[in-house]
Amino acid sequence: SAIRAKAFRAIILGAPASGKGTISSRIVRDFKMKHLSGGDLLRSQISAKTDVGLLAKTFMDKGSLVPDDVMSTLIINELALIKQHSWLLDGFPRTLKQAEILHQQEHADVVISLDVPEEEIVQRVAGRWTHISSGRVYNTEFNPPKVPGVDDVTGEKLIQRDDDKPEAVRKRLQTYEANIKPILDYYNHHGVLKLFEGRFTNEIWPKVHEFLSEKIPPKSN
Ligand code: G5P
Ligand code: MG
Repeated sequence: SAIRAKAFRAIILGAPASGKGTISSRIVRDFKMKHLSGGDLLRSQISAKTDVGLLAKTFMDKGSLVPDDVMSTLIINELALIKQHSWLLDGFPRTLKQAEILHQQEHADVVISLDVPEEEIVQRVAGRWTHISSGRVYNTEFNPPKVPGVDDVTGEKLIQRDDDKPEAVRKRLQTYEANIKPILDYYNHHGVLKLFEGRFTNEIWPKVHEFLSEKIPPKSN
């Protein structure tokens, strides 16, 4: 069968707020994979006030990409720590250069690309609340926390991201549109690209689940 025992490498790509984080959390709930989000990694560097974090913040707050060399080093180092596991890389690569750097180290088995209409995205961001240390996301309409402004698991405060302000969101969408085509062409050429279209996560998720079930065994519990 197509089910494999070796470590499995998946990438999930999509515009800002297309649901990468939400779908990733469902994937790691149902499949034995480690989730690595480039954005979450940067936000934890910012919280810890590392040099990389301080540098990254100046780009992120404007809705611009963190430079390829900084970002790639960060991701490659993190992936080295989970080498023996199956993993799911969320929001990396964001440029063709990053895709090429990654390819020197690791070959993706599948690249899941989320295609969600832009007007839906703009609406979502306004209602997003984030728990910074875990990366858990909520939405005041779609999946509200049990207590407004408070993380369900830790009871800690939720925040609205600085780059979720309308101007930064517009910039993030433009940056995505300007960079995504060559990345998708690259993975399509390697025969690993799979597109998922839909307006809502609940519409896309069953298709992603079915697709992955044919590639890796679901968790038994
Ligand atoms: P991030 O952190 O990767 P983005 O902009 O790519 O940021 P983001 O915003 O994290 O992506 P997402 O993970 O795709 O979005 O989406 P999500 O958080 O799951 O869902 C968004 C919201 O919609 C949530 O509130 C969720 O609850 C809600 N939602 C989900 N599904 C539905 C639905 O069906 N209906 C409704 N109504 N709501 C729903 O990157 C941030 C910055 O870091 C830097 C860049 O500066 C970037 O801008 N960065 C990089 N820089 C260079 N290279 C890289 N590789 C970089 N990676 C990050
Ligand atoms: Mg995310």
